[in-house]
Amino acid sequence: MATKVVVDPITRIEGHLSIECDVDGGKVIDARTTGTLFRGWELILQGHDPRDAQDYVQRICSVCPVTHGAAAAFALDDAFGLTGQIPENGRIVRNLILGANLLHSHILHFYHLAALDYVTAPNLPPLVPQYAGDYRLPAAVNAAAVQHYLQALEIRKLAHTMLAVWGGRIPGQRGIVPGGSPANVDTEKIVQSKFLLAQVTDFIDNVYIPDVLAVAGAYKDWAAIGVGCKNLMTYGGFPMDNNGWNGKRFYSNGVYINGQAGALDPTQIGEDVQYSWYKDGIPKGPYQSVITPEPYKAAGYTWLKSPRYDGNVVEVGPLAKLWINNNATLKSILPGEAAFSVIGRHAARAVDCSNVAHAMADWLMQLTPGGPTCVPNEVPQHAEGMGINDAERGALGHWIVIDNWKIQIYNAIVPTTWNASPRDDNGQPGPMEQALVGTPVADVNNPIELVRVVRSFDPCLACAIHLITPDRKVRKFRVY
Ligand code: NFE
Repeated sequence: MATKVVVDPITRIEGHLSIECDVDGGKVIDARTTGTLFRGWELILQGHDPRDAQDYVQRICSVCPVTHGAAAAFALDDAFGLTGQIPENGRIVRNLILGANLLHSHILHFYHLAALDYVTAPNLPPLVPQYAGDYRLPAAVNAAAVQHYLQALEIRKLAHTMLAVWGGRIPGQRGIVPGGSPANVDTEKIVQSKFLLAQVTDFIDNVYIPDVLAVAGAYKDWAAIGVGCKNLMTYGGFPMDNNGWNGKRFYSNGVYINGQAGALDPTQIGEDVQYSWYKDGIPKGPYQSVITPEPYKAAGYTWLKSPRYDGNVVEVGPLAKLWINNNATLKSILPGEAAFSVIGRHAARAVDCSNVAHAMADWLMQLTPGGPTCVPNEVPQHAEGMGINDAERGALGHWIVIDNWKIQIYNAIVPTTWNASPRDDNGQPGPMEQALVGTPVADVNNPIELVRVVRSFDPCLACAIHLITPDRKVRKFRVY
């Protein structure tokens, strides 16, 4: 008979994800993911001035406020008819701000949210508590990795300092607005950024990548665990021209379904709610979806909706982005289909981090000191807009409907909503639920294997569900 294993919460920070797995014969045979907080930001935004959006949505999450702000600004660019008008400096400054947060976020994930599932640490805060496990790194490599955990805190600070050079502050940066960026471009900022970026890049190439390769070498079997649905989607990232979501990007957008690469068609995106704590019968399309919470719905088991692409379950994230962009480094580290795995997700994130760091050095040199960064704009009486771009954890889209100069409908479909989604209207489990099935569990009382699979996705439930009401009971727990 199967044993039910519940890990709640399974995320180290980033909101509260709970999983429930049926384990039989030492393996997971079924899994369910539950987002335990209600998301309400879209309802709060209704009736607001549309220009509030890029500020408000940054409060969705303090790990990726920048990408939410950017998705809102891209949606407002679209709604305000500004596509094609963003000055080059504005486009580049936006990319630098997005890039700086990506560097911070990937380093955060590997060292501070995931590494202690592979690296055994001294019995000292903040390194404990830790799961008992098959920690396999050679002693010297393990000891160095513990040092790198601490060094990574400093490096993240440098990445955020670089972000603040252009965005004024973080979290809640002010450097990405509809029409471009309000930041002035001058040589002092460029030089300061180059100095900071060089230190961050050195850490990525000489510490982060080697540490990920050491983990990949010691945990080879994990390149065949947590495989998942093998359908992927990316919105791409970092606009290289002025043509909106379908223009040239540093990473192209696209899909990979049933082994076939294809072009992205955003009209194929829809959301199901049969197993979510929302009233049934809402329209599936992102421009129409307005939720009504139904916390006691019998079929429901999560606050996350179930986004699907043309009815397909798709995984999003750095693995999807690099795979669809045919990244040679990822494919050389993990040949064949080994990238569809726990190790594949960590490796893709590290390669992504290095790619973006090196590209940022070029982008800094493409700025024109003193040049324009923003175009003036006005709120239209009626309009719709879509802003899609990969956030650190994958495909992030914001959709806005403006009526009488105010927000009528707002909808954010975020990476973790895709990855940690529940079953859809056709009963298909979400990507993380599928990745958990087949995972070996040596000890149901110490399910470190489940933790490794889930954390490889870098789930962020703050992004996926956003809000808790103060009168709701909050449980006290200890995460390790
Ligand atoms: Ni809260 Fe986020 C990212 C977004 S993940 S971290 O990256 O969007 O769902």
